[in-house]
Amino acid sequence: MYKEVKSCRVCHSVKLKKYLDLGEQPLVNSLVENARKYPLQVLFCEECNLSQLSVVVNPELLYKDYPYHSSVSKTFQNHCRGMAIEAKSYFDDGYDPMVIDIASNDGCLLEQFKKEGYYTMGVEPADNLAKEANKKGINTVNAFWDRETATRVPACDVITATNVFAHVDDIRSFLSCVRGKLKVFSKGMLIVEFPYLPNLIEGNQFDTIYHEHLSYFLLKPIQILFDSCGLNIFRVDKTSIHGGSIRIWATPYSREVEPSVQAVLDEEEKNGYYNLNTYLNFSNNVEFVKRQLKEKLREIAMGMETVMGYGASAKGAMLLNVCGIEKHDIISIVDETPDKIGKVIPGIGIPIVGFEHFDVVQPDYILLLAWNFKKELILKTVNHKINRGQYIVPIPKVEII
Ligand code: JHZ
Ligand code: ZN
Repeated sequence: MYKEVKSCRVCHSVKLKKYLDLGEQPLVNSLVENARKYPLQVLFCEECNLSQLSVVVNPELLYKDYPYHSSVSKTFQNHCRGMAIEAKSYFDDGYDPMVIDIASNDGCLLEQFKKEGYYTMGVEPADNLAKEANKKGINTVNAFWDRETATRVPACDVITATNVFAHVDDIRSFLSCVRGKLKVFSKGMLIVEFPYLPNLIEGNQFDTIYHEHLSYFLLKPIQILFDSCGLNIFRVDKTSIHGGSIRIWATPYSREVEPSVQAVLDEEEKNGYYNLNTYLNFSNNVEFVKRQLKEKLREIAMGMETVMGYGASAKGAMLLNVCGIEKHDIISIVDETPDKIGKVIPGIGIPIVGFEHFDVVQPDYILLLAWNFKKELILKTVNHKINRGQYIVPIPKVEII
């Protein structure tokens, strides 16, 4: 079911130091009340400074049937459109590049690339998502990205991997398969994007730590890894998506390196991210939010007021579990993903319901569990006149807005 991590995924060092222990927690997408629990601890590599989980859960268990649909968020769709436009600017006018998206989910990113004139192909391990994407006309291979899958897709100009790199155990093999598929003599590039560790630490985003996220990246270990895999990082962007992410642009060919690369490395060093001490305080912040959220919910219950959640996100499931929230604390959680409605929060059993339940319950408080889409969620409830109550934002500290 899972294996223990004995050496660093990037540099193979055994100098791994634990800095966070979140106890035993369920898999965030196992949407049943009595979900099995697994240890959840974060280790820091003293050599390359990669933060990583102490265990790797079997990916078949995590990803063969996946309820998360990236298309549900308009904000994310716009974000993908921006990426398509920026990447296209590296190619000659009139040339339509071929893009392969790894872990293409329901085709959200590729739909945007298609609009910009790219030829597209998705690779997605979840049977339900691959089927849905193909139905929408986004050609998708239903498989994990590995050597065998790489033989089944054409050579291409761009490979994108958004919110998947942190999920991969054998990242070297992942990258070597990528490298082999970028067209020879093309301006081919890999674009990888994932939540950025300094944002996690500064924003107290402990709820983004769960079994799917095996690595929590800084640029430094990424640079070490890419160098050793023959990929040159030529540009790095910070983006606000998912609470703060980083986008890495890399190519197997030589290309002028933009100043953004060194600037991010310098900033990481200056802010202490290469030092274990920076991470050791983190568990105190987690304890603080745990206490605050429990207290706030108790106070609301004492005043005979009601709370519903909005966004049965992976991080929401983890937040509720880590904070020890119980079934009776929250009436239900609204989510607009059809695959989630009718299910429950893993390990707790709070029901996941459709948007219309806001009207039925008319809660006094809405707990924003997808705080990264705060604006979009608030706007929707305001537009539907479900704003008679107040919103609870759980992190970096519990706030009522
Ligand atoms: P959201 C995801 O995690 C998935 P999650 C993944 N594990 C990953 O790595 C990270 O992102 C980075 C719902 N919603 O996107 C949809 C509405 O119902 O914050 C989602 O269930 N209506 C691969 O799950 C949830 O909220 C809306 O209008 O933590 C949001 O989940 C919107 C905007 C969202 O990611
Ligand atoms: Zn290391």
